[in-house]
Amino acid sequence: MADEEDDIILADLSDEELVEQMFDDLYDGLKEEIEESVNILLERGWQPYDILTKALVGGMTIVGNDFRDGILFVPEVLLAANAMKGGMFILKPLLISTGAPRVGKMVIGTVKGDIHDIGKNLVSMMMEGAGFEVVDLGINNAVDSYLDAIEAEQPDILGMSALLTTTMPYMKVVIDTMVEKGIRDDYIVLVGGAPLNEEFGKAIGADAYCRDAAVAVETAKTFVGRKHNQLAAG
Ligand code: B1M
Repeated sequence: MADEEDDIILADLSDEELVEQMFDDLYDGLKEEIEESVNILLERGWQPYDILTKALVGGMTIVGNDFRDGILFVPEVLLAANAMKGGMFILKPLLISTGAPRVGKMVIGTVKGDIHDIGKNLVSMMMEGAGFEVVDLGINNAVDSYLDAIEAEQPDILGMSALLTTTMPYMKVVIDTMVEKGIRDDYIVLVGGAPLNEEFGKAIGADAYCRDAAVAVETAKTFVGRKHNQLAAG
């Protein structure tokens, strides 16, 4: 796909062709091309929210699916996410000013004692790509760090990541503390990391274990949709 890139003048493409081209450019991690295309669509009068959902999120969905299916790997996904962030950076202030609806909000961090952050960063980027607002607490988070953040940010979702068998039990410490404080059911708790599995997620009282970033996005959408439906039903 990248070979043909030199011949294409983005501004000459129709809207439909340009969006298709953006899917390809996201897939190939071409940040400058994505930024140019976003600006072209804005100049043509597209709403920021439509550019986000139809072009950027649409393109990242293809990337996420191929990542889940083992067709794309971490370096390519990081490049795609970086290109996506380039487009998001242009749209972010416009989206805030036009009051476009967000899909939901997540606070996420790697647990205490653990400094692995590549997977967490990928999850954050894919969640942002899917329209979620993400507050990233970084690595080595103790209970208080999570609790302070959820109190201050009031997210829909608390996400925790652990890559070590020695640090994954700390997720239960966080969830148990939430139970003690009577706030466990106020949040959707999603957990992930290579040594975890579904049984572990259930055993510690999380709402779901997410195998990878694409599953995290799908799971988050499902749970947030369910929560909003429950609220609407009163
Ligand atoms: Co470390 N390390 N490491 N390491 N390291 C592992 C995890 C290990 C399996 C390697 C091995 O021995 N085979 C092993 C753990 C063994 C165990 O616990 N059973 C290990 C060890 C032992 C260690 C040290 C103890 C080594 C030492 O110092 N003796 C040390 C511990 C440091 C600490 O944390 N206290 C250590 C250090 C490091 C580095 C700093 C060198 C580096 C981390 C760099 C960084 O993250 N910035 C590192 C790395 C890179 C790895 C491996 C090689 C790769 C991890 C990774 O980034 N994978 C890893 C071996 C492996 O996993 N095969 C290993 C790519 C990433 C995209 O996948 O993180 O699984 P992953 O994330 C996925 C999913 O799991 C999921 O989505 C992501 C994207 O699809 N996911 C979530 C993750 N978090 C989620 C949260 C969610 C949802 C989904 O919330 C909603």
